[in-house]
Amino acid sequence: MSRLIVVSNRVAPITEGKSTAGGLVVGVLDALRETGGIWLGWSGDISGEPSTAPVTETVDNIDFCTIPLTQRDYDRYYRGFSNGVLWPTFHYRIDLSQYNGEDYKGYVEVNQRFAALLATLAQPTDRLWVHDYHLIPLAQACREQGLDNRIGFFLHIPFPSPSVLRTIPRHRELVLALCQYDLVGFQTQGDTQAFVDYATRHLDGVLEGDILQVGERRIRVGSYPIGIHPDQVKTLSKQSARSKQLDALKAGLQHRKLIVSVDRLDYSKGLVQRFDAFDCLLETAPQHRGKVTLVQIAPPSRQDVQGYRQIRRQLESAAGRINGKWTELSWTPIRYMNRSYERSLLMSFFRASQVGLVTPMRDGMNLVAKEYIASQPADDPGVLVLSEFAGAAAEMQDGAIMVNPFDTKAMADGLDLALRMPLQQRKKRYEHLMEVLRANDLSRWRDRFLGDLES
Ligand code: GDG
Repeated sequence: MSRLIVVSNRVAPITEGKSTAGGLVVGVLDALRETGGIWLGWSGDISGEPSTAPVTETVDNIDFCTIPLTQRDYDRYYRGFSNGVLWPTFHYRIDLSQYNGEDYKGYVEVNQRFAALLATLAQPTDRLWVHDYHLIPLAQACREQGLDNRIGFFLHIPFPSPSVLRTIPRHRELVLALCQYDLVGFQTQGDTQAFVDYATRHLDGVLEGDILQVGERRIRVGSYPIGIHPDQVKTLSKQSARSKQLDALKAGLQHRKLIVSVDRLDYSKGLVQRFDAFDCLLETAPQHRGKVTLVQIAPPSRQDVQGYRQIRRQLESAAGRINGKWTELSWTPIRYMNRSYERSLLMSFFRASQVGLVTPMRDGMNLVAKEYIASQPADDPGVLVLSEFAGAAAEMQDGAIMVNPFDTKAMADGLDLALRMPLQQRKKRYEHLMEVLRANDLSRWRDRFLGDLES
């Protein structure tokens, strides 16, 4: 099998620690460990001068190649266009999108720099696997460098409907750039359909089976829902069973029921709406007052982008307001932790809880939903309450309690149902979901994508 080169904005921290908080990192590192190869991306450092000489560190069978970015790159490519336009728009928050032509220019330039680097690293037979919205123009830039390799692209976040995508002034260029890949993969059928809709409506594209023809280009498109390794997650969830932190959490609960949520602090994750739903539960179902605690773990993320500072303030204010209203001398309803925890500890929190509350307003997949189920004890599993706007809903809707995060009362009712669910029903739902997770695990995601890229 030919060598694999993975390219993503950030490369995994070489030693795994509590900063490994991104879904992409968790997925890709596992995949690359099994095949070996090169992982190329930004080091996370800011340098004075643009650099095309990567620093390479080899760990086991992976070469981690990284370059720094300049402050100007960071402002335009990363903070400006990727996280100030693409992220909000692809998550349907066009109200937060802040387009600026200079940022777009910077975005394309950084992609060109990565392509120049790839031209020095790649052998003609290497397969390139490019990840996520930061790198949409990379294949085009590689073709301009004369690279003829197979190049696949996987989008970890949702692909918006054409009318939303068209709010980005350079939408046509972006989609034409995607057409320079050989394979473009999405998380769900819905995302794939949105891409095909754009191509057929605005670029005269024609779809035959899974091949999309746009002008001279013939590209393969499809959905490749990312999974987890359920058995590894289960093992992890038991590892911290005797940790001091878990003991401290349980001691604080004093046998109350536990609802757990874990998300990067991002406006797409529906955190404020979730707090409001918990407030509504306490309001409308008084039997839960004093009997249940919501633990929200939300590691900070992208704090230099304006929308993120705002969501942090809103969340702090919602937590303060709701706790102020309900807290008793021996009970604090919401425990909001604006920090990250070690992975096995997180999984042990999932295992110790009765409900996993995963309610993004939009999400490509949401790995937390899958990790929550995999962490549960088979003889007394907790219940997943899941937003219908998470990519994970497509696979998990029959076992989770599905809710619309725009409907506060419906979320509160979903929570109530979950908290009251009898053991037999919980087991049935859990067993079904575990089958789903095993049938479409992380290895299958990788094998299907790379198999289709190869063929
Ligand atoms: C993107 C897409 C898609 C969270 N807090 C801590 C921590 N985490 C871990 C979780 C999970 C991962 O980070 C988050 O993954 P998600 O899928 O929920 O979300 P994004 O970061 O937005 O990821 C998403 C994903 O890519 C994969 O394709 O599913 O839709 O947006 O694994 O457990 N890990 C540790 N400490 C924390 O405090 N160690």
